[in-house]
This record gives sequence, structure tokens and C-alpha cells, in this order.
Amino acid sequence: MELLTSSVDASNPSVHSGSFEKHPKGSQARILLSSVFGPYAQDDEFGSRSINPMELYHNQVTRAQGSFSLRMFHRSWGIMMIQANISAPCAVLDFPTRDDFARQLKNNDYDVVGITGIIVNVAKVREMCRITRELSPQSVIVVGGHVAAIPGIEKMIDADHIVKGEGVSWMRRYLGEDESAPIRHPAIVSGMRTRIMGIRLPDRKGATAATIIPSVGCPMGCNFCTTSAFFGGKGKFVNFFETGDELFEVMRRMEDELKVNSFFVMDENFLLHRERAMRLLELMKAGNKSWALSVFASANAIRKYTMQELVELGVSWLWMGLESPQAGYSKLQGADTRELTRELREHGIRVQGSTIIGLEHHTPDNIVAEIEHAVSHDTDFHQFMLYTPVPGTPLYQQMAEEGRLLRDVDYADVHGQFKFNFKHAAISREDSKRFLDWAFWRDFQINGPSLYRISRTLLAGWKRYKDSPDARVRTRFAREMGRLSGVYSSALWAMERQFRKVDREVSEKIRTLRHEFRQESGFMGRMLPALLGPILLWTTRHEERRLARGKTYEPPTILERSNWVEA
Ligand code: B12
Ligand code: SF4
Repeated sequence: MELLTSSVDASNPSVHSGSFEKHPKGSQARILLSSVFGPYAQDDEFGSRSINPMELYHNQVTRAQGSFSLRMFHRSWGIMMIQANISAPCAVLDFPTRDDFARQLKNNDYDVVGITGIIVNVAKVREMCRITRELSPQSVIVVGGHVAAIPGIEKMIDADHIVKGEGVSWMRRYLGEDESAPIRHPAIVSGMRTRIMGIRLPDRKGATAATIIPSVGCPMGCNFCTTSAFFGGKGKFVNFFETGDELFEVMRRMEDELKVNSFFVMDENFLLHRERAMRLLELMKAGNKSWALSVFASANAIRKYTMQELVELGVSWLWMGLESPQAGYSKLQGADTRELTRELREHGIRVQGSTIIGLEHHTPDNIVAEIEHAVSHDTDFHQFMLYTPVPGTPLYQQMAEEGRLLRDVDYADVHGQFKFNFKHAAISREDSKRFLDWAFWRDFQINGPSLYRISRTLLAGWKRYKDSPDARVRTRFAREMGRLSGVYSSALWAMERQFRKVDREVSEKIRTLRHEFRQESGFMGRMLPALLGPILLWTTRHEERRLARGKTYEPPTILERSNWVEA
């Protein structure tokens, strides 16, 4: 196991240096852990940007899909993880407004205020440090998360500790607790307030996957990769759960606590650790678990498994990098990613591709063909991101040395969904945005709404495995089909009509799929579209109008306490 020591900076007098100082109250210290404040989907002086909402899909995957965009929020798992692994009284405050944060400080006597942030949110972190100094001067301020990778961060914010890398071990050490004690995984519902086609899905217990975080970092060390760099870079990562046995145990506990049978596995390259994955499969078989897993994996790691192994392991959603083959990333070595994507989908595995726009070899002459190549994968979802030198990565270092970083680009705009933050050899900053936007648009135009695409993949999987000799596999597909066929058929009914005016060809494809669904559905699945379809068509159109008027969505503020006793 590669446990990295967090670094504290010696150049700032307010930051502890030399020997590590523990908090004098140890585990009695009262701790607040907060994410940065919202609202997020607006333009303001603290670095919120309307183009950068606190949403995964709508931010960077389905943002061009209008009312068909998948809208959903995710909690701040890093601080939840820290909270679950310390015995001190601790409050986690997620998605506060500035007022919520200030009120929390005024009404409680916190010894330690921990703030988590990523680089785009540095101005909010600075403001929260300022507010804390003003309203809770006795508190020690600890800042962690990717924001800590900014060079010179200690001079930009007024914090006592800036923690780079893994935070659980740092916080345990700071409180004088056992750093190497086993990690206790918090119960995390992967997403909340899911919304699509103008409908908010109920947050029912068990309906949403549980998030499992087996590790942080990635040993592949791609030059642009910020998560890999933050946890040690090439060859390094931090494993929370070393073995398949440990992982199985955590998943079993989550199954009980959250009543789930699907898991979002938040590991940068889950399938790379084959031994662990295969042991997990062994235990799933022995325990008769028909779990579904959503995982991130690189193409070369996926290729280490047969389709049968992936299906038996319950892999139902795969997030895979589809960088241009010309870029020479080792994770793609030996992989025909188009063929791989097709094969995965035929086995009922939804593929989420991820493609970088603006790689070094891209030019205005070849980029359209590169985007077309990416789009031709016909993935279920496709994320596009600008090639972005992010502080802390080898790429950033290289660009700095070559004098290619653009000055005066606000950190709030360095997120890969806007414009280049560096001088590209052939593509201008303005054009970077045009090509990026075009990629999203083109994927939507050619492949249609992601909701249609995932329905298609589910149906392909169902047809292939409904009579599988493996009962666990059969059960998984039957469960999904039973739960979703009626809803998907209704959504397809509405989509088909909505697209008639926009794109006849896409509308026809949707119609064909709807008929196939009808043949495979039970009584309810066949009847539901007549009822739910028109409702969904109405909510879709209504949502289109709301979005056109500038409607945005924000996550709710959440406060959760552990080991709490009133002061
Ligand atoms: C879930 C997630 C989100 C969620 C939001 C979660 C939230 N509540 O903030 C959503 C989907 C909304 C999101 C949005 C964005 N995200 Co995001 N996201 C992630 C993701 C996939 C998982 C984060 C996570 O929980 N990891 C697991 C936990 C355990 O790790 P951790 O958070 O790093 O925490 C550990 C340490 O950092 C440390 N730590 C963290 N906080 C603290 C606090 C204290 C006090 C201490 C001591 C230590 C500490 O300890 C933790 C345990 O070891 C990461 C990728 C990844 N693999 O981490 C990207 C990631 C964090 N996101 C990123 C980015 C860029 C964005 C966006 C800008 C979108 C975009 N264009 O890419 C937006 C920003 C939205 C906004 N307005 O702020 C980048 C950050 C890059 C950087 N260097 O700053 C990452 C790393 C993805 C990437 N590879 O580019 N994101
Ligand atoms: S394989 Fe993916 S997660 Fe790993 S270093 Fe490369 S980009 Fe990062």
C-alpha cells in the first residue's frame, strides 16, 4: 500500500512546519468539514460560473442535450470519508450558501474548520478562510482537496494547514488517532435529485447506487491527469481496500444499510487491479450476489477480461478514456476502441466515452475528423474535455517550462469546459471553445439522446442474457428490465415525437427501438407508454421552455453530524 504523507508548507509562517503538530484537544476537538459555498450555476466574483454547475452530466457529458440532459448532484465524498474515519465530534456541511457557513460558525464552537475545494473554487476557499478568521478566530483552518495543488496556494489563502494528497490519514494523525486503522467506508448514495425530461425522480431508498471508493489516484500517470498526480503520480496510488475480500465486505454492508444492489465504484481504474476484481467475482458468485457495478477503466485494463468475466462481475456501466490513438497514451495500447465499445454494448454494458479536445497534434485541419472518430464510437454517453494543463500535473510543469501557460486566466475558468489556458501550437483559445462545443453538439446530432442510447444497450443485454445459464446474470438483467422497461418505453414514446420535427432519422431509430421494447416487455411495460408517454412529452416541452428562460439547478444544503455532543 502506498500511503503518501501530506505536505505542509514551510514557506508560510502561518503554516506549521518541521515536526508535525497535533491538535491539543486530540479527538475531543470539534470539527467542521465543509464544501465550498454556492450557488454554483451562475457567474459571480467568487468563481461560480454558469457554465460550471455542480452537476456531473450536465456539466461535462450531456450538456448539449437540452431537456434530455441527465441532471443529478453528488455529495462531497472526500469529507464524508474523513468524517467516517475519525472519532472526534464532526459536522459535514455540504453545499452551503455563504450565510449557512457563517451561521454554522457563529452557532458552534469549532476547534477545527476543514474546507474542501478543487482548483476552480480557490476564490471560495479564500473567502471561507476569511469568514472563519472573522467569525471563529479560535478555529484552526485546514484546507484539503485538489485546490492544495495550486503552486503558491499558501500565499493565496489564510489557512493553518494545507493538505496535499490523502486526507483521512492526515486528519487521524492530526487528532492523534491511529493513522493505519482500517478504513471505515461511509454509506454514500451516489446521486441525488435526479432529473430528466422535466421530471424529478423520487430519491427512494435503494433506487440509487451506492458509491464505493476503493482507492484514490491512478498508477498509469497520464501527463494531464490531476487525480493521478495529486496522489503521487506514475506508479503510485492510495488503496483504501486492498483485497477483493475487503471490498466485498464493504459492498455487503452497503447493500444492507442502503438496500442497494448496484454500486458506483469510484476508482480511477478499477479493472486495472485484476486480482482484486477477480476475487470480488469469486465472492459474488459464492454469495449469490447479482450486483451491478459502474466503473472507470482504461481500454488496456478492460482488455484483460473476457466479456463473460465483465458481465459476471456485474459491470453494467463503464467510463473509458477514448483519447485519439495518435496521442500515444499507453492506456489505449493495443485496443481498437470502436470495436471494444460495440462489443461492450452488445453485452449490455453502457459505455461512457471520454475524449480530449485540443491534444498537441490537433490542428484546425484534423480536429473535425478526430471528433468524428470519437463520435463514431456511438457510446451511450460521451464526455468531451479540453486538454488542460492543471497545476500539479506533469503537463502543467512542462507547459510552464516551455512558457506556454497563458497569464491572466482565472483559476475559476480552468476546468476544461471553456477555453484553453495555454498556448496551443495550432488552435486558438477562441477556437478551442468552438471545437469543444461542436463535439458535444455533433455527438447529440449523430447519436441522439443518451437516454435512448442506454435503453438500446439495456435491451441488447436483456436479449442476450435473459436466458443465461448463470442465475445471477439473468437476475440482474431481469431486475433492470422489470424496473425500467415501462419507463424507458414511455420515454422513447415521448422522444420519438419530440424528435419528429427536429430530426426525422433519429425519430425513426427511436421508434424502431420502442417497438423492440414492446415485444420484450411484460403487460405493464406495454401499457405504460400510453399513459406516461404523453405526460413525459408535456414535461419535456415544458422543461425546454424553462431552460430557454435560463433555469438552472442547485444541490440542497446538507448538514450531517457524527459523535456529536452539544457544546
Ligand atoms: C464527484 C466529483 C464531482 C462532483 C462534485 C462533488 C462535490 N460535492 O464537490 C461533480 C460531478 C458535481 C463535480 C463537478 C466538477 N468537478 Co469533479 N470530481 C468528482 C470526482 C469524480 C470524485 C471526487 C471524489 O469524491 N473522490 C474521492 C475522494 C475520496 O477523494 P478526494 O475528493 O480527492 O478527497 C481526498 C483528498 O483530496 C483529501 N481531501 C479532500 N478534501 C479535504 C478536506 C480536508 C480538510 C482535508 C484534510 C483533506 C481533504 O482527502 C480525501 C480522502 O483522501 C473527482 C475525480 C476523482 N477521482 O477524485 C472529480 C474532480 C475532483 N472534479 C474535477 C473538476 C475539474 C470538476 C468540474 C470543474 C467539472 C469539470 N469541468 O471537470 C466541476 C466543478 C463543479 C463546481 N462548480 O465546483 C477535477 C478537479 C481538478 C482539480 N485539480 O481541481 C477532478 C479531480 C476530476 C479530474 N480528474 O479532472 N465533480
Ligand atoms: S488512466 Fe485515466 S485515471 Fe489513470 S492516469 Fe490516465 S487519465 Fe488518469
